[in-house]
Amino acid sequence: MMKKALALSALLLSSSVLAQVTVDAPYARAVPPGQPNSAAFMTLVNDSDAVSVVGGSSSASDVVELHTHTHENGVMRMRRINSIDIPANGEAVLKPGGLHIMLIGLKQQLKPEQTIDLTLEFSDGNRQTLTLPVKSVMGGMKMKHGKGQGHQHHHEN
Ligand SMILES: [Cu+2]
Repeated sequence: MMKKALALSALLLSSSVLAQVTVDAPYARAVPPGQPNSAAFMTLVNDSDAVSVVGGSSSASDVVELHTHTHENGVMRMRRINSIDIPANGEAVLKPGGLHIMLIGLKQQLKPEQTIDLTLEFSDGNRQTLTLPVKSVMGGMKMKHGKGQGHQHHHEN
């Protein structure tokens, strides 16, 4: 009787420590030839206790780093960070101009319609390997419209 109860609680415990992170709408930014770096964006949704992304790897680049943007004297700079925290039952939004996963030393040009792999490492030891579509992202902060609209690409999925 006692043993059964113990076995059951061990089972419940082991399932509750599994990271419950769902990755929503991940993508990597398309870059022109010769561009050495790119970035990946996504929303990380956490259905459980707080957890962090602490690292990553991809076959598309030599190095994967976690980055954020900070404003320094009106200039926006990227900064490497050690972890991206996902609050308990919350989410972390990675988007252009904010948190992102930097792909450094691209091994190939990233073109729209391609996919790349990205493995995320979490603070609880879990890993998740994702397949990311490559998408054109309108240049960073500037969302300019107007003259010269002749060169636009749309990649709706
Ligand atoms: Cu960066």
